[in-house]
Amino acid sequence: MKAIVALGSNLGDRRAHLEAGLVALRTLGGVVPSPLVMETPDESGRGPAYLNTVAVLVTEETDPRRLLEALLRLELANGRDRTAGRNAPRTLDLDLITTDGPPGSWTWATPADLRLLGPELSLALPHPRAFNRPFVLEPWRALSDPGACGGVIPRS
Ligand code: PH2
Ligand code: MG
Ligand code: MG
Repeated sequence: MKAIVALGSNLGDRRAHLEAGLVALRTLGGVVPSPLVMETPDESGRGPAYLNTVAVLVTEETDPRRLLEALLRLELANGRDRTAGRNAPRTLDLDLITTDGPPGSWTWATPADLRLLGPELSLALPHPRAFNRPFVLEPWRALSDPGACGGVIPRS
């Protein structure tokens, strides 16, 4: 399936964490990174400013729940502290924004290796807050800028 993934970091070497996030996404499939990285204040008003970007991911995975689990595993492998509280600064946030599958919302039992996230995982697609977030919309839009590596190549 094809997915839009939003990447964010507001802890430590933020740019290095975003780069590591893109490398990590490559383990799941083909990745087209947005040419735009944005710096914006923490939406929750509490933490340091974020760097955010977006990537297209083309993966063999067909179940959005399994894809979310894979993203959560990559966050943990990249230093994400899940015991730090809801809006705590994070090295790497990987949010599933939308896919080319049907929209929907799901709640399911957390697999054993992710149990520190709680007994249940939930997912809503498209991401219910994505369309109010310039730090998602702008890098996403920039994927279609002429000249961007993710841009559509016109027919000759
Ligand atoms: N993510 C949050 C909370 N606040 N603020 C910005 N600017 N960017 C984010 O990605 C972000 C946030 C929780 O995931
Ligand atoms: Mg987030
Ligand atoms: Mg997240």
